[in-house]
Amino acid sequence: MSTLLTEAEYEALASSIDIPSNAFIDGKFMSARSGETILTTNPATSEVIAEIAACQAEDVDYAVAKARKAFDRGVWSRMHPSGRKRAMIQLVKLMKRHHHELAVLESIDSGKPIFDCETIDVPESMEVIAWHAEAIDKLYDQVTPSGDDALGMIVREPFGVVAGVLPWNFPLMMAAWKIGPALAAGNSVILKPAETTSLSILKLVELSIEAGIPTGVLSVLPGKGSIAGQALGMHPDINAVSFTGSTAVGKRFLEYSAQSNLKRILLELGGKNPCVVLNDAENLDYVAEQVVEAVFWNMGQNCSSNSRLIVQKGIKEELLEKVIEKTADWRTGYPLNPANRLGAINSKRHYNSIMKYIDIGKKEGAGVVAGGEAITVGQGIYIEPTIFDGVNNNMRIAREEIFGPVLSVIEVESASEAISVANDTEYGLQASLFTSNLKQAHRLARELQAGTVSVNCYGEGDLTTPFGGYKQSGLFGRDKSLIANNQYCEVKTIWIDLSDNDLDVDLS
Ligand code: TAP
Repeated sequence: MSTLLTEAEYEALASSIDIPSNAFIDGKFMSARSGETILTTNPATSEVIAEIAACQAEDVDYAVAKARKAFDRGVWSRMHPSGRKRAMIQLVKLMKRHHHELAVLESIDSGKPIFDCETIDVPESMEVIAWHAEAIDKLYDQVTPSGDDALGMIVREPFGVVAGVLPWNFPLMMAAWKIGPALAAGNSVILKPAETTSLSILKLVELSIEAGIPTGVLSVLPGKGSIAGQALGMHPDINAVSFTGSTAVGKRFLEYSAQSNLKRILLELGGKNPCVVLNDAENLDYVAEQVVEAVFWNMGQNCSSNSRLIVQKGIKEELLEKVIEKTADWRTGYPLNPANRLGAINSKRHYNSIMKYIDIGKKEGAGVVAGGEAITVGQGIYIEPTIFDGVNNNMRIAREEIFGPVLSVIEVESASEAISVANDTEYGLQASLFTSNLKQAHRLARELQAGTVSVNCYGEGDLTTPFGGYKQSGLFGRDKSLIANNQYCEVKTIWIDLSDNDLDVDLS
């Protein structure tokens, strides 16, 4: 774990840090060709911290041409696997050297607590890149069982040029989840960060050149989704887009693909994830801690946030009391204070959307038993962790992804009702289940319709486990694990005739 600095030290770093603001193409920082910029503010203070290049279609064309050239020259795609591995490991070493800087950039840009940036976002981003780098020279292709007269080989080849279109909730980590496997497979990669969170990603790619990743292989195009994002989606020379974001925008990428070149589309989308707690769950103090982390971590701006607590009647009151008590331990406040566990909401627009849902919940008749209001900390935008009791699964607060610190508590009679309520959603990203009955745990884990089911904990697995969604939480996309590596490759069959054509064939 990284050593935490003091608030004053983080403040000093934030005010002295060199803030990257230009696009990064072909190994160089450059402004958008149009000269247009977007203002980026620190949501914890509402101060403008940078004017970021707002890339347009012409910047996309330029970056794709450079990425294609690098790919075709083979400077990365055909580099010896051990060379790609070395460069990516070197990138991780440089990230380690700059980890306070990366953490501060991430915090001031997104509103995330520095505690999380230092202990989760930056270290996990390094680990995922290192994990995929280490895998590069340990993956074998296959020879088919096709007999003596033919040699059948199944080989994996990088797609070519891959675009990663990213959300703002885990900027660096989502970038790492994409570039780890996509670069390991030999692709050239172009990232489009969310328009509010480009800084840590720009810092990361600056380090990539020093690490030995050749120019043109890794680029970043900051800009608006409706302009730069759409231009990437529609580009005829991009082979694949790996997208993490909302279900609505994910569907657009399928349209872009259909309207352009049938580029491969990998989608990691939203969630309305259930946390199911049954009467026989052990140690309700521990369960309450997990429930609170599952919903409020990252201010609930988390695709796997367990925003629905589906709890059996026998333990509901006792558990809810403990959840309310534990929520008070998650102090909300200025993100650069390492004692705070919750920071600011990412943008004013998103803050308004969360406050609107809190209002909807009140009007729908659910009862606020914790929070329910905005918090004043200087000029920043903060919302109290909010718990609604008496929710039924048809209410909008139980069906729509709020993506903020809002928990809906739904009481059920039985385990079977819990599972049917848990599955009654258009999403299927993650589900948590608490029970002490082993047989029931196995059976219900199978019945829950989600890409990841964690039992007796809240979790997304680790680097070795794929992460992605069922139903409208995703399509083809799985981040992490070797499955992620495979999905940045085309599969080719090579079939070689080995039969002896000189043999006389006696047809008599
Ligand atoms: P979105 O609004 O969908 O934005 C995601 C990215 O798409 C941003 O870079 C955005 O650019 C871009 N974009 C927006 N409109 C576009 C368009 N018309 N064409 C092309 N690109 C466009 O999501 P968000 O608000 O950043 O992130 C929150 C969502 O991500 C939630 O639903 C959350 O559940 C999901 N998420 C899922 C996962 C996984 S692993 N499943 C992980 C994290 C987050 P702008 O910033 O300029 O709008």
